[in-house]
Amino acid sequence: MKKLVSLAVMAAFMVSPAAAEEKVLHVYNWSDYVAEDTIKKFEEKTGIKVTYDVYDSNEVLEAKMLAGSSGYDVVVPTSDFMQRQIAAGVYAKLDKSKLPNLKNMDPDLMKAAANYDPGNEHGIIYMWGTTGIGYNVKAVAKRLGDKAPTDSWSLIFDPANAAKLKDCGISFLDAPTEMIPAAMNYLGLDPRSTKKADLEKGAELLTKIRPFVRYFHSSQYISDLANGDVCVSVGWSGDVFQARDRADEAKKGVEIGYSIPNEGALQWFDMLTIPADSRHKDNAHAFINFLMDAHITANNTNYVWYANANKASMPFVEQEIKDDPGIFPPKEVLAKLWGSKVYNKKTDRIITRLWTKIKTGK
Ligand code: N2P
Repeated sequence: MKKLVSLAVMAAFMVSPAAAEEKVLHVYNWSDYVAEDTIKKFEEKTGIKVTYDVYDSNEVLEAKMLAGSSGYDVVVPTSDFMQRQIAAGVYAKLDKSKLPNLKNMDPDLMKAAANYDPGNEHGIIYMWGTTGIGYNVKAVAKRLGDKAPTDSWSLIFDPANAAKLKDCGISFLDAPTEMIPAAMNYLGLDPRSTKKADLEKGAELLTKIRPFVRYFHSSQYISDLANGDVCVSVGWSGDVFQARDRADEAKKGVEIGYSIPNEGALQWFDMLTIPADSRHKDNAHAFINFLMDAHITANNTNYVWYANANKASMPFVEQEIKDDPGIFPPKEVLAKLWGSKVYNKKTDRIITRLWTKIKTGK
């Protein structure tokens, strides 16, 4: 009898940590960023119940992460934000032995992401994209003619053009670390400059355009572009393509285009990470590994129109998406893109202050 009891005790101790973990997972991801069936497929495969919340701003995610005890097990910061959050101790190191699908990832893109996280120790690329211009082809042509500069930031950063587009609606992303550098770049300044004077010049231009901007928001523009409620949005590549897709389906004659302006644009990487205080790290690894499955990745890209960094998924990505220069830009366009700058506290404060001024128009 004694022996039996001790065997039972031993068995209890031998339960692996994975089995000991509650079968739940809390995910916090960008809105409009996953295929409709992905979460269901993961739940069915693993028996892990997923709570899936969304945001549309790195600043919102960062505030939650720095406050701690978010309750989330997987979150998706953009690489520049991730870097400074890693420095603040926000993320756990990944256990790569639990991520066999890492072999599917494109080594060159992972190397680019390693600039923000040496050795890719804390994050795996989920999707990547550019910050460019979404526009309503007909509404813009009506106001600026057939030669409207839709391939240039002058479409909205030249006040004369912006004024003519005011009535059909311009929207800006509520993303200061993307909008101010885009304005700096248009002015011929280094978009990655952290000089106060340069940031102020970018802000000055945006303030000049401010009277012609209907709103600052980072997800509303998808449906507004699709419905013809705004005609030009500074937006994220895949989101604009989703708007185009919705417009096509609605068959109301709204035609949406996306351009990576020829002056250049921001290229960003969104990273799958595990908060250090996650209580379901095994489940989190299982989820990240699942997302790196070639078919799952391809299915997500085919749905959200964002480029992924998963080489093995490419044969399953729709040809139309693979061939679209706005999603997978050709070499000469890639060469014109800049990478997100990691801002220190001081620069961050300057940007936040400038942004408040821009938005209030003062
Ligand atoms: C998805 C937006 C993700 C891009 N809606 C922002 N990095």
